[in-house]
Amino acid sequence: MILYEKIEAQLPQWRERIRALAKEHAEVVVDTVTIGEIVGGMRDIKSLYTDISFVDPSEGIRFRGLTVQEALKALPRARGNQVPLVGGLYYLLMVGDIPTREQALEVEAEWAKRAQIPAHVFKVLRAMPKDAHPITLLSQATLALQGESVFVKKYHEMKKDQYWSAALEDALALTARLPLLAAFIYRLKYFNETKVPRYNPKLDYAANFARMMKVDDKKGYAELMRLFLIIHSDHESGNASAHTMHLAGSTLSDAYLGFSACLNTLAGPLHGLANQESLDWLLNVRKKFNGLPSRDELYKFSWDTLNAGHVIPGYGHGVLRVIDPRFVVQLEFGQERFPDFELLKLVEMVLDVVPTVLKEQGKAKSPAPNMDAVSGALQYYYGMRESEFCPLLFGVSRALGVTANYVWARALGQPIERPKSLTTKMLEEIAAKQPQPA
Ligand code: CMX
Repeated sequence: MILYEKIEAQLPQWRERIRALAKEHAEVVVDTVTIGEIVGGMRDIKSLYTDISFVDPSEGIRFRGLTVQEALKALPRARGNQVPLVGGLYYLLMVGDIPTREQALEVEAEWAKRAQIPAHVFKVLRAMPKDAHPITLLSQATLALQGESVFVKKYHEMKKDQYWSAALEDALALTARLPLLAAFIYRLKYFNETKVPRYNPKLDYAANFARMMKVDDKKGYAELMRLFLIIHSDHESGNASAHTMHLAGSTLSDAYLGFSACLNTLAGPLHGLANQESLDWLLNVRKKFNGLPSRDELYKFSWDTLNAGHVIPGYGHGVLRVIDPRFVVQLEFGQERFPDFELLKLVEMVLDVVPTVLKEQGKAKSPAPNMDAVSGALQYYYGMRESEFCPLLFGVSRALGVTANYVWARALGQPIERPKSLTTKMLEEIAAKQPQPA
């Protein structure tokens, strides 16, 4: 299988690099840790490594060294499409090189082989309360799939250096099933339907998803989903959802358990729920002003949000200090295809007003938009109008990045994580020993 062969060929070299770091350079100091970083949510503490992606605060994400724009340009696409194949992105994340179109299609074919869901998973979903959040349902369905884990079945037969191959099988099977699960949840929750079309091996991953969802694919929803799935896939290892899967995997918990934990972390309003909150915020503006507001009205609405003690969703970032390139490519996607769409016009107005408001407030380190400030509006255009489904879509995409990291973490034998905690008194004592500023 293509990913297996390509990863296996690289392993001796990678393992040697990690061995040398662990044995020959173990005492080298990378950075110091401040009390501000410890009490500030471990922000910026350099304590993880991954080669799959890297976020530069002044530039944004690089997937295996490629910026979002470079990746979108370089990755292969199916005939007639403008946006690349998701299978090519998965190859890039897993292998580290840009695939040919044939290699990307081989990954797509591996997904098609594995895209079936055992009947009990649908039963579990049908038994869940009607008002359960879509991301809760996806997390639940992922847990219900855990009995399928090849890693669990083979655990006692494998040596440590073989873990990654079982992890890869689970990663492929899990990611293959997510479009089916997501579309089933959509149909069940919003249309009371209990069936989902079968995965069609002649179509790519995103086209399958578009066909399974009940939205207007004639307008090009599959193209939007290719873009959405690619750009949300990975954002280095320290973000909350990726780190959660990494942590779970470090205990040798399998990919299903780890991804469910990842989704549960993504579900918070400061993280993956922000695309839901952002779409709701835009819809509230539109409702309140019966269409597009004036600039002054939007300015006041934004201040009212802040004065009520809320954040403005889709703005600010834990690491980025510039406009998120994932925002830019989504905005351009909309501007090229439906420039007159009212919600998109509102997104543009918000881009003009909210950074000014946040700068005036003076709290957010970055007043610029992140990807969540526009993604819901694009979904809305194609008929995916249920804002609470947006975080689930983020989850389907994030699976690509976190499973690639999970496979490589096992391949490199990354150990169980165990950072050290101190007591408040200990921190106070450390602070008291430092010279006080004049
Ligand atoms: N609206 C209002 N206030 C904001 C803000 C925003 N969009 N972004 C940051 N701030 C505030 C913070 O709440 C914080 O206030 P306090 O000092 O009162 O606690 C202050 O500015 C400093 O925050 P920061 O260091 O700039 O940002 P953090 O690293 O603490 O948090 C983030 C980053 C994303 C959680 C924050 O910017 C935010 O809440 N944004 C809105 C929600 C959002 O869009 N989240 C999605 C981010 C993308 C993702 O990870 O999925």
